[in-house]
Amino acid sequence: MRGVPKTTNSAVRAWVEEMAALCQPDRVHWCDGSAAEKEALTVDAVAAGVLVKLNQEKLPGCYYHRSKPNDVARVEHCTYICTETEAEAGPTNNWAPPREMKEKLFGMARGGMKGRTMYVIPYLMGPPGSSFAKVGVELTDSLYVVLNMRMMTRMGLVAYEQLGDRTDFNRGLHCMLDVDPDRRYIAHFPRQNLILSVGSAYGGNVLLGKKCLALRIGSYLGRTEGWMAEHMLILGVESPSGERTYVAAAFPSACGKTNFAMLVPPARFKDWKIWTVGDDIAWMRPGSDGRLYAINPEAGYFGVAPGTNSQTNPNAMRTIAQNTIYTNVALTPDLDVWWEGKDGEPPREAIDWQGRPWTPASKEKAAHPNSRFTAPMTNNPVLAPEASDPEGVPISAIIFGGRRASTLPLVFQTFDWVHGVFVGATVGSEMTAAAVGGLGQVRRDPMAMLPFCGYNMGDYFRHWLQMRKRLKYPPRIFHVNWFRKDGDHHFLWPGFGENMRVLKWIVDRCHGRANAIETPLGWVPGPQDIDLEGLEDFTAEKLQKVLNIDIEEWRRELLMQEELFLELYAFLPKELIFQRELLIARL
Ligand code: GTP
Ligand code: SPV
Ligand code: MN
Repeated sequence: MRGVPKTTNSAVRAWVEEMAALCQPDRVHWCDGSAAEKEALTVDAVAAGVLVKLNQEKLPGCYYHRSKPNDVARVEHCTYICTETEAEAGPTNNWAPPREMKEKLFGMARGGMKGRTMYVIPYLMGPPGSSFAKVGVELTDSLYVVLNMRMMTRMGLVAYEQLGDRTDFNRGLHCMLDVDPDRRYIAHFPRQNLILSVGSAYGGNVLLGKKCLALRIGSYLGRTEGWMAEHMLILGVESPSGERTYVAAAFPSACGKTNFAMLVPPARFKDWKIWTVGDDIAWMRPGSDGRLYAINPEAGYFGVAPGTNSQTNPNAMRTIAQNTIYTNVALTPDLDVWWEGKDGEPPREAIDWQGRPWTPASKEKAAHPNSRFTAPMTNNPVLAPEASDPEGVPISAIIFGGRRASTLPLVFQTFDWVHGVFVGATVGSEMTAAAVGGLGQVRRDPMAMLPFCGYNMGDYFRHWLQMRKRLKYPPRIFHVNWFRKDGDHHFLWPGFGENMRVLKWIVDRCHGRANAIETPLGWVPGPQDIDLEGLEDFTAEKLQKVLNIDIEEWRRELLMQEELFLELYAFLPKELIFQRELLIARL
């Protein structure tokens, strides 16, 4: 049964027809994105064991999902950029010739949906009517994907409306197959605007609008079309006088974007307000007034559960109190959810993320470290109304950051755009559970885009440098590190809401009203320039420690940066090589 197409767009119909003939599903379901459809598909998902209905008194509209234990994070080693030449993909991406990879993956997909339903998911990335917005059509045999895409994107007929009879939509095919890590591929064909994903059913591997379209294909399109697709949150800072300043920040996966985007200022800043525009992805381009404008192409949050509680991120806790899908957290006997770092005592007993009995005495974690929640952005009590503005918001500051136990000070401002691009390009961060492998190791993650740049990283840096020429008012560029530790492995900086103190300095720097001291790294706040009032137990001495620049540590850092420069050497813009020499000279 091929179902009744929900669009007259013949290119969409032909693509669905072609893929249905290949995958041979028993049924084709054309999604319309309606509430009735969501309800019906949720019932199906519960019946199929894909979702567990949670305690509706405690968590209205919430469901629980457990993925296969071998399928709990992004898989960078199985992720490919399939460009005509290997140089186009560059040394930091896995590459395969497009024809070869298509043959292989279409081969794997052949008959892969027998006995199953193929869902046709039309989706819009970006506000309806926005000239930034892009349309995708994802074909999948996963109900979990459908229900997640419905929250993460503007899914349904609105996408067909935006598309009209154009043919330039992103084609995405997702087949779970037998969810075998040895037969798992996430392949991108930027030239064809095509994504093929097989053998996984988890998060960034399969919600194709997110990392695959909005970042990998998006970054490629951005370079050809003159805009930027970045792994950045977007937030608005509202001052007591009502002035709004917008900031975009790139931190690597599981390094604090969602938390920063939903920040609740501490009592000292009670008349300040933070508004979330986006928590993971920014599409940015020059506006006619010479400023850089950004939209959030997404419509929901796929956020890290562990560590989320009413102290660290109260707005997230409110966001996920209803109409949320929880993935790979622990399940309690009363059908509530739990994870490490949630409020209150651990439950006396629970079922862990692998479906096994768990008690507080268990050695293993109850929730997977990369367990996640999916919630619509409209649940967020501090959602910026501008999140639906087709024009986006003007960005005053870009912040880079990493998870670094040493070396990187709490904050510094770069000297100018080119220096800022160098600092972004050399971001290092400890690897997290968001991707399989390498946990805790420091690696270079340029602009937090290492796993997401859909073309040669050297050309990506060049694109960043080029963008400056098109901006009359380029954003100021900063670097932050919330994760510096003392000798006892304790975080030096309290983080979370207290990050407002750093954000305030950044905003004031943008408006030319805060002081700074020049250092070899850039401009750093002096001892009086970060407002510490009301921050108990945090002495001036601690501030000095967290802001410290240790020349010995920086010698080692330079050597670590060198690794990336050597890997990319043939492709690096000379401006960045010069920036490195300047830094060495200053140190
Ligand atoms: P992705 O969704 O993977 O792109 O991650 P993200 O950058 O949105 O990270 P998120 O905000 O979900 O934070 C990841 C982890 O870092 C969570 O466990 C947070 O509790 C923790 N975290 C976030 N901000 C801070 C902070 O300021 N200090 C400390 N110590 N931990 C933080
Ligand atoms: C990330 O890993 O950066 C995420 C989660 O935001 S995923 O959607 O799985 O990529
Ligand atoms: Mn992310």
